[in-house]
Amino acid sequence: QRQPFGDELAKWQDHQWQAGPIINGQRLQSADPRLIHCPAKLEQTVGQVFDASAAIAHQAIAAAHTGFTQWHKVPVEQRAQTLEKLADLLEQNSGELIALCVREAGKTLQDSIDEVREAVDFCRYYALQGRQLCAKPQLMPGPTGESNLLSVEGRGVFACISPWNFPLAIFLGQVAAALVTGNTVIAKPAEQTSLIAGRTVELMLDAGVPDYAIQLLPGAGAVVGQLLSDDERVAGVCFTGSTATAKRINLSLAQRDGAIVPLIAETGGQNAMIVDSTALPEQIVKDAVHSAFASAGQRCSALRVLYVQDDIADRVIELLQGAMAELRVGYPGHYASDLGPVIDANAQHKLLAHIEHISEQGKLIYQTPLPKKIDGHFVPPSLIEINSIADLKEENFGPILHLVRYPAKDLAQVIDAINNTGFGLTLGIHSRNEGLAQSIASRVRVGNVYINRNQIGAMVGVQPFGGQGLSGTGPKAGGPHYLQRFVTERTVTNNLTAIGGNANLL
Ligand code: UN1
Repeated sequence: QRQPFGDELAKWQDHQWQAGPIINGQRLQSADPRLIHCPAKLEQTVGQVFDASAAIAHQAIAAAHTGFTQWHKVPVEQRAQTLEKLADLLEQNSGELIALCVREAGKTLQDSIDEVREAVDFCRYYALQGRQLCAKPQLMPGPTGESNLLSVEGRGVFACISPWNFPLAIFLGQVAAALVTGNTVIAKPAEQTSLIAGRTVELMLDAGVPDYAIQLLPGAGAVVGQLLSDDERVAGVCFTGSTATAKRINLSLAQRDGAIVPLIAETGGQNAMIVDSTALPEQIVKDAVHSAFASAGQRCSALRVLYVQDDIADRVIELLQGAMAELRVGYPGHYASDLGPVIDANAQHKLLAHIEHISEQGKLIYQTPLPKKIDGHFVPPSLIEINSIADLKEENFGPILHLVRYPAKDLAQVIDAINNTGFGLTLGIHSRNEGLAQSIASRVRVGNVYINRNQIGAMVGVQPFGGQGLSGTGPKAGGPHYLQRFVTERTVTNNLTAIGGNANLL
């Protein structure tokens, strides 16, 4: 099933892409492009990016603001059909998009294939949900002689600020949600994955998204983000990234004079898996290894702390080491690689520093060896025993699994410690005691609970995804309520009897 991508990928192996701001359909360039290097092969360039300046960001806001007066009038059916056309174009161009995910983001082939699939699913699912949400909702009949209509409309300009770890799926998920609900969009992708974003916006324009409805601002991180949060013409912000950045955006929005502006934020996690001694060790290990190390641990859903009941802990550790020894770290474009690199030098250094620091406090149990002669931002998958989730001061966004032993009598403290992190994204539970599993599930305050399986890879429309507390605002992405905060409602009551005194004449 995977093989057909072989030839298609080879075609894009040396291709050099180019991206820059897209304002009203115009592709802008500047004097000094930024070169993008593959995080798994540092000598290899993937293309070049013209970063947006503050002046260009102002142009984007003006274009999106004017564009709203037009997009606002386009019926939801047409907006939804445009997304469905885009889904078709993504599928037709999947070879190129997969190659871009591999080469620019360092994602494995399987992750890259899944990424395109998820982007397609977001387009189709939000098209469906958009039609339902924006349809004319039924109201109760009012007094005779009055008409009452409720309309569900876009808010205006939405800023969509997205991360590098799902450079296509989350980038497009946000944008698709904002567009189908009738907003115009300013997209600010992560600077590490500007090429994927640029190519995706080109496909959007090809699919028939009008050039006034989508503006792209690659690069220029914090400056542009701040500018978008401060500008009175931006009517809403959709953000996926760190908790600290979400708080900064929230603060800027709160200080606006003109309106109370919604923020939809999906942020970090300190995700645990709780394993009791009735669980099957082999299954625990398979699911823990996948949850912690797939995508090199660069998912906000990824497992960070494995709580194992003490009487099976030695056995689980032994099996974990065996499974980690089998993990193949390597070039993400090879079918055999389980893990690729982390995104950049900064991420690599932070993770290596964390491994060193936390191993002094706890105990480094095992590290999967990295292949020799590998020139990229690789971090060895690492298993480290610690005393409590409270030992971790922040989210460690990489292939690091912490393990804590607990005696059965301390389960309540384990649950308290997890809740006390303030994060609330994913929780894994492994137990063959269904009653206990359900009881744990109800006591840990998280957005997504997974029982007896891995805890990543939420599917659009199947497992709505998103957290609470420090992990985000909701509503859940890929769920039936996600679109609600992108819209505003208007009730129009019209006293028909006031005109000529006889409604029947109208
Ligand atoms: C993220 O990593 O930013 O369930 C969120 C999952 C993905 C997580 C996406 N939907 O693994």
